[in-house]
Amino acid sequence: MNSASSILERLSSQAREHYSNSVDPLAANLMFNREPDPGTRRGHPLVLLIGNHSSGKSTLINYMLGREIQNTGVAPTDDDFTVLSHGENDEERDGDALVSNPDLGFAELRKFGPSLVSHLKLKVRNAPFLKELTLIDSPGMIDSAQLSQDRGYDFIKVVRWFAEQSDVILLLFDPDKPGTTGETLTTLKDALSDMSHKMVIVLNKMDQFQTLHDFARAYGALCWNLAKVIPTKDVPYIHNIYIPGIWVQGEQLLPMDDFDQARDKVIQEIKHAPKRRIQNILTRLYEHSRQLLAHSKVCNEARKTYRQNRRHWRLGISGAFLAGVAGAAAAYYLRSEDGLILGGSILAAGTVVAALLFLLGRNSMARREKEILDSLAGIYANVFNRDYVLGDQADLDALWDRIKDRTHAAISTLGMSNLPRVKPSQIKALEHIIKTSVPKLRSELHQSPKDESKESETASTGRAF
Ligand SMILES: Nc1nc2c(ncn2[C@@H]2O[C@H](COP(=O)(O)OP(=O)(O)O)[C@@H](O)[C@H]2O)c(=O)[nH]1
Ligand SMILES: [Mg+2]
Repeated sequence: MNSASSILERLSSQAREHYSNSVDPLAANLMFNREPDPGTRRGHPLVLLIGNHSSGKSTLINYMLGREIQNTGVAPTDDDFTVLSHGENDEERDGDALVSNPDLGFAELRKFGPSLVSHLKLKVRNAPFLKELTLIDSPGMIDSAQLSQDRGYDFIKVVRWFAEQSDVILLLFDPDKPGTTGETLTTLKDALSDMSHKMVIVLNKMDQFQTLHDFARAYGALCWNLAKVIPTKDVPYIHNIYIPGIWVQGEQLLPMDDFDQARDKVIQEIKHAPKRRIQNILTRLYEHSRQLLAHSKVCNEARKTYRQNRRHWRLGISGAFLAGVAGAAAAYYLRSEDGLILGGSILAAGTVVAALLFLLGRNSMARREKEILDSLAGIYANVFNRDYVLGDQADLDALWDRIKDRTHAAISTLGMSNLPRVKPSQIKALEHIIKTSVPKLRSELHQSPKDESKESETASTGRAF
């Protein structure tokens, strides 16, 4: 293992420790589970290529590997997901073999059904490019309103699965179809919307533009469409490239040197998949800790409000009952007949009032529980009142959007009276991960060898939570 990969291994094992020491136990208590993480996956870093059919995915793979491995062509002939990995001898295996071998890390794909498995392929090749990473070629998205179910499996869910596992997602477009309608848009929105931090967006076939006007139109359309489906603060960065080959013909209008450099940069981004893996793990740790912290604070506040109400109710019951007992005791003390009758009546009245309070209170506590559940958004806004004044409001709103369904489900499943209290030390541990540990690991990653790329940073490291 070279020093770069040993640093990466050390950083990822530190991230795993944070999960197992402070994050996962609390998340399990509060029913706030995290999604599968590429860091828990064994095997090589993964690079997923996705895009319209005929956008040049397979051509780019062949170019990078320096061999004709994937079929290419204008017609949408290849409708398989192909896993390309390294091995001494060339070998081809079908989907069954791919999902049957747990060491390969694709066994979970079986859950999408036999139709998908029959559209999976493993190609082992002795190509140096594949030594550090595994590539996944995908069937093109069809730019029409056609339903994904037509394929016999849920295309969107499958893409999401691959995207979650991947460390770099290469999203390819070509001038003909800059991501306009149908499956492309749905896939971007439903399968890739929260994956922008690992996405590399490429507009291919630059050689095909006849006029600058054509280029500006296609580029603008792509930006416009991406902005609608990928929620980022900035305009998404688009790499404009072409892939050299006999298909590139005629006099070129645009400066091809620039596109050569852009292609080299895209290939560098792909080669940085191992480093991206750690970056993604750190981003996930940061994001999940932030979400869990917000979830914990909302749970604590809901629990406190509920318990305050319950205390008033219980005090009322105990008060009425104690008043009855006190009255009875006073009468007993006086020992007069009238006193006994009066005492008995007071005790009876106290007990009746206590019982009534109990019954009414029980209903109203159930109502109160529902009211609190319905007002979680307000509780969140109150808890983060200070951050709303001082911080980034859109970011806080987005955080609530991401957790609200899970927070609601967790509280209603656990029940307000069974919600565990999150201790200040647990809150502190999460804050420490967010404010100190992740930034420290990030800076170690930047200082590690072979850091030539300007990797995209999506998660800020300085936020208060
Ligand atoms: N002019 C031009 N054609 C390209 C370029 N890249 C790929 N092609 C062609 O586009 C067609 C589709 O490519 P392919 O790799 O099969 O697309 P896929 O469906 O995304 O895998 C093929 O005929 C390629 O030769 C490029 O940069 N310029
Ligand atoms: Mg292809």
